[in-house]
Amino acid sequence: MTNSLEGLKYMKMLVTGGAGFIGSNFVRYILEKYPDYQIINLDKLTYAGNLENLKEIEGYPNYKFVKGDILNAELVEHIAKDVDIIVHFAAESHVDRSVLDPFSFVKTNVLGTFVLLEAARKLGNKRFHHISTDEVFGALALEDSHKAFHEETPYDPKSPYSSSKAASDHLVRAYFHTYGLPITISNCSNNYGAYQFPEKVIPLFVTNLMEGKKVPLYGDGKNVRDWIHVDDHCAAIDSIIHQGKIGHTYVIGADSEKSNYELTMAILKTMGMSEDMIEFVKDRPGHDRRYAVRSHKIKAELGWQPKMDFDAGIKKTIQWYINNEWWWRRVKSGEYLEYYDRWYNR
Ligand code: NAD
Ligand code: TDX
Repeated sequence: MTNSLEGLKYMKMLVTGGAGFIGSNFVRYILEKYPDYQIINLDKLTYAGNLENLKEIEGYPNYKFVKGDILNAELVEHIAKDVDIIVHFAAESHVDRSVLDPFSFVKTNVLGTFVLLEAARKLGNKRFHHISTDEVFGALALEDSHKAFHEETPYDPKSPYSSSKAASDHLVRAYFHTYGLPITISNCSNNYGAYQFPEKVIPLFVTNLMEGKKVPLYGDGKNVRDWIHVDDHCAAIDSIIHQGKIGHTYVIGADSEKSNYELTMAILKTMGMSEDMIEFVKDRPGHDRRYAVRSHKIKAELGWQPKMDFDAGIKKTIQWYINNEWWWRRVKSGEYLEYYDRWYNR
């Protein structure tokens, strides 16, 4: 099946979850690169959704925000009627929260994806791009440093979050095989950058340090994550939407593995602080030891390459949080503080 969007000069997209971290960076990226494209952003505005992430594009005539739940089939069908593609970011995305409240992950990530797929099918098989995670592949051992996830790695999710994402990936593939829905899937590694909610490790640690608080490192600090700057993830999705092969999966990463201890030391060094600011705390239950991805396929087939080197990216990101204290102070309050209390008293 060919990618019907290849070579299109104009596109109308339905972006779900466009008020979250990656979604808002993606909406900004697309409207800057393709000023003629139209975007409808459907977002429920959960604790993680924030219209301040998109303040500068609010008045654009080719951008429309719709507040709503992806589980609302009637609404989804109505707004997806004349789009060329659905780009699906909306999800419950924080692993720790999935330990406390798994049901909301099943609802949004599994049932929500199902509702969108049904709408895409009923509306004449709309093009569908599904944003997923490398966490669906499970965990690698620290000793197996030569191993990494790739497109053929069997699924082996371990947390309620990653299981719900794995289930949604399977549904998306089933719609391709069963109904011929023109889908693509991307499984990306850990993102960082501007507008990331400060429950995730990098913005949590940077903002804690700005508040004079210590940083809570889980377990022995040796768990490894493979970091990619959010702009590189957006560029990868752009290339898949425009040139990806229908029915295919693309794994995305920037070959930047760091243990959480190394990551923390890089943040502390950039912020001119000492190791004394680390507090080792109780581990996350079922904490995946290591993630690493090899994105040979997207590089070879679509010519995508990550551009942001980790040292430059982390400095840029820290500077963003320093310059945008108003943004994170507003989100690091209310519901967030209640959640944090529940997490630490679990
Ligand atoms: P996020 O939590 O920052 O944003 C999620 C957005 O989805 C929010 O704006 C929220 O309001 C919206 N949303 C949640 N439930 C909804 C519902 N039922 N209906 C409509 N909108 C809803 O998440 P993120 O970090 O930007 O992640 C976006 C996507 O990328 C997710 O699918 C996630 O699994 C995937 N992903 C994230 C990473 C990462 O490192 N953050 C890595 C790989 C893949
Ligand atoms: O306070 C903390 N202390 C700590 O040591 C937090 C919040 C995290 N950590 C560790 C746990 C992980 O090993 O840091 C690492 C990164 O944690 P998170 O930022 O919570 O990300 P992770 O669990 O790896 O999942 C992220 O990447 C893949 C995103 O949240 C997912 O949405 C994405 O799919």
